[in-house]
Amino acid sequence: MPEVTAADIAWMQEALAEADKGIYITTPNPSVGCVLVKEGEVVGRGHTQPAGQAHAEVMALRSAGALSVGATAYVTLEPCSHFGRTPPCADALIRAGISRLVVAALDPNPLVSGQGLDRIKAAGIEVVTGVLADAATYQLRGFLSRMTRHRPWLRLKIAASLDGKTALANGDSKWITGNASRSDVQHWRARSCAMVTGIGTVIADDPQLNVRILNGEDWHGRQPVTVILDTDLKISPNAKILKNPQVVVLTANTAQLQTIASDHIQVVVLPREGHHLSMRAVLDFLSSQSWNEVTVEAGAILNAAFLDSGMVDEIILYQAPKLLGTGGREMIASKPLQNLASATTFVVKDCQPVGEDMRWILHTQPK
Ligand code: AOF
Ligand code: ZN
Repeated sequence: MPEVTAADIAWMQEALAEADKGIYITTPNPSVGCVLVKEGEVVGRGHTQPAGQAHAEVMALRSAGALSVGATAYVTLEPCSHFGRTPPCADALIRAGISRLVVAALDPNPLVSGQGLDRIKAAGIEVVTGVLADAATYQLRGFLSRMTRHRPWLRLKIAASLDGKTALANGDSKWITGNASRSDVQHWRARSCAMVTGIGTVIADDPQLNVRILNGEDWHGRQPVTVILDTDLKISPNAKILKNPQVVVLTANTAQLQTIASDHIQVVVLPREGHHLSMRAVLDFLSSQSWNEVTVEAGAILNAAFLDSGMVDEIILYQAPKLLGTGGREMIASKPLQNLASATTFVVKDCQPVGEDMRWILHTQPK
């Protein structure tokens, strides 16, 4: 067994930090990081570019030039072995003369899936895998979900008060959480392939659900696709959300599709189940797109419907230290329970202050 050293772990940490730089731009490709190290020094680094452009390894090899000969390559995902939109990274690493490859996670893409490593081993290069695999798997959770579960990683974002309310009884909700939380939300939107909401939220709040300011700067990059669940097609043609660059309206009403038709608005008709859209059909639609991470910012009913569907992987809850009082809007309209044993329980992945609020990252139990 090839040995893993403390230095390997530290360099892989650097590769993960490199991958972090691409999380807003690479989708549907995973954001991968690569660091090339020779005699204890970084000689090249890179991260995945937007789809169709260079992968992480190619960026790192370009920055290293001739110094890549004899270097160790630290890569957060198994190098690809296929001709996709770009040629195989495995071949580029071999040609560049690296002497050792350290990988965090394997690539489950059937076009790669072990073949990248096989190619590199066949060239006589030492290969070590599984270094910081858990961290890489978490960082790549959207892409890995799409590849292995054939559905996106689904996140609910909720902003609520200490007593779990998202608005006063009279509907006032601007603003419960502080500035710091609201700018933190932009980060989750920016890394999402799509943002989902319901017609109730569109009518109540007229939100945009787009990315405006990221890390303190105006954002001019990729916007997530906006998805609106609007069973009866009640949306006003003047709703701000319809101005987003790519909008999908999911509806069961076929009568008035033309009222919002436009080049950037796609209307998809799905079956109805009672008063709402069939959640199965909604989930199938979300899974049919090449989306890695999808974030839901909606009201209590839709939040509960997504949770009941069993597809929610993560809840990001911003909680303000305020009481909004009885009668306020609930954050999740889940069904009443008969006993505590049947309560839905989450795993606390992280909990930290964001400005004056608290941000919880909760994961659903593995199913
Ligand atoms: C790597 N390094 O940085 C990334 C990889 O269509 P292409 O050519 O861009 O290939 C996309 C596939 O390559 C993607 O589905 C995934 O399997 C892998 N991504 N591989 O060696 C990278 N982003
Ligand atoms: Zn590649």
